[in-house]
Amino acid sequence: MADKTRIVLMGRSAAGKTTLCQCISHQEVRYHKTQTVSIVNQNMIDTPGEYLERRGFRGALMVTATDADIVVLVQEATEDGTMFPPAYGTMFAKPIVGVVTKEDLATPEQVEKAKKYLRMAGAENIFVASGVTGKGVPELVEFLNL
Ligand SMILES: Nc1nc2c(ncn2[C@@H]2O[C@H](COP(=O)(O)OP(=O)(O)O)[C@@H](O)[C@H]2O)c(=O)[nH]1
Ligand SMILES: [Mg+2]
Repeated sequence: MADKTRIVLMGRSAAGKTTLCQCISHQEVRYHKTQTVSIVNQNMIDTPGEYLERRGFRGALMVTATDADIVVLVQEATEDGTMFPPAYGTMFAKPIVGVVTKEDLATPEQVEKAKKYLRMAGAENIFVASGVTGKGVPELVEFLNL
């Protein structure tokens, strides 16, 4: 366990962070709103969307990220716009991976737009996934060495 990569997931509320964590860890997917930081499967730090959405909480994400090896920015394909400011991820000074979620609900154009937002936010590697169908998740797990 100790040599597993530890990731921290960041993204707006309902972006699909918790569903993705549960899909990765094969936990039962059931809806609950994440109110606080939670550790899933000992190596995934799931954060509440409020930490990104509310200005006063952004320092909390910074502190949370210190425990992680890799920052995972989660962008839902169906969102019109993004919560990530340009170069947002670079302030963590860690490798940044982008994940486009809700691939199953999106058009190819929406997926491309979400990828663009993640690239602008500083993601070096981008994966397209669905936490519901599981598409793209094995590739992500392999890349992250989870
Ligand atoms: N169709 C679909 N729905 C998803 C996906 N990921 C999350 N959802 C749904 O989106 C809502 C918010 O997901 P959740 O994981 O709680 O988002 P979080 O706030 O980022 O943790 C829930 O109703 C999920 O079932 C996905 O890949 N595909
Ligand atoms: Mg959540």
